[in-house]
Amino acid sequence: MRGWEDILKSVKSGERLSAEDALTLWQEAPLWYLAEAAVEKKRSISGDKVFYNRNFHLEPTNVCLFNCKFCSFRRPRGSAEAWEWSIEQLEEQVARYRGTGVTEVHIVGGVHPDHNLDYYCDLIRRVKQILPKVAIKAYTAIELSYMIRKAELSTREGLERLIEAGMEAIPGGGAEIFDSDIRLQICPEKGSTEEWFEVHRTAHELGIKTNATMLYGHIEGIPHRIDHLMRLRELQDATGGLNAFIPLKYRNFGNPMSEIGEVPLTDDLRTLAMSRLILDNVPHIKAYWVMYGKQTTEMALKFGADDVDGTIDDSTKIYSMAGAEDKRPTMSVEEMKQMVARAGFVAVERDTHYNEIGEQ
Ligand code: V47
Repeated sequence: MRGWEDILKSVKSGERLSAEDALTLWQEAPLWYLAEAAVEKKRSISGDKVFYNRNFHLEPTNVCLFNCKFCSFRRPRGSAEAWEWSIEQLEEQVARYRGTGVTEVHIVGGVHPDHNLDYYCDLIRRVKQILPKVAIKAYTAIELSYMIRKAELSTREGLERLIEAGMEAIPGGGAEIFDSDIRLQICPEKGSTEEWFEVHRTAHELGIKTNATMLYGHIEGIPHRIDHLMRLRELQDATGGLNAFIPLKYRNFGNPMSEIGEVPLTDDLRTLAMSRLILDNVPHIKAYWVMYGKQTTEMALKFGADDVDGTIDDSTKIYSMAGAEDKRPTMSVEEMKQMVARAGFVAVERDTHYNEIGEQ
């Protein structure tokens, strides 16, 4: 077995990490050495740049068929805290962004028992009618798999309908942890790992770029995280369709797994750096500021992340309900630029497809 110094040297010279070496590096290498290697890798891909976009989220409902144990967002139907916005209410929410310069709408919500593929396609069309220039990044693989199965279509046929309606990209949610034993314990009812991959692989075949997430810091071990990352690396080798990887730290407020607590900051930073090093074929590593909070996000930029997501404008509830510091998450473009500059990089506005947008 090689020592971490040897492994780090070979990673820095461009060698791909095996699962075994990744475990040694993850467990034994000093954090600062990992940071240095991860930033070196980040710089070889995106130089001095750190990307952000102007976006908002639409969360049509928090009613969900599945009862995932880590989720603080879901409410049973009929609960005082459940919401099911009508299409008209959602249109109103979207109309507020006319003339604001947003370039992306991220649509995600619970898997509502009454919603079907027509509803989801209609929602996309209505958003496009109001904001014709914004890109729609919509629905997790779990929502997609459910709506497409309900419509009795193949994954390809279902995705084709959504693409025709205006879907341009797919977010990374629903991946959680791919290991089936862990998945069974934290989200036994949820769509499977195979479904997640089927949706993403098919989307890539259809020319749609997607993101991938990993929910870490609960009952999984480091080997499960490495297995998760290796599966994504394999998918990317086959299709090249992943735009960004987003490690999501388990936040423990208000859900059935609360007693687990949260992992320390050093674990977040190590996970970011190791993700950058293992996923040598994925262009972007996103430090989702809403989940980490602004301070950790600034640090994350020194551990290989090159994207911080977007302005958000207080439009997502998933993380404020799970205990994130920012109860009304929003970040101005000026704040983005300052945060990125403090970390020693240059903030660059991007669109959903990572085309750079010049100063406006
Ligand atoms: O899949 C739910 C996670 C995800 C908790 O693709 C939790 O650009 C931590 O995927 N603690 C949805 N995480 C959000 C998501 C996402 C977010 C931002 C950008 C993108 C992108 C995707 O949120 C779920 C789940 O893994 N989640 N509850 C919790 N208590």
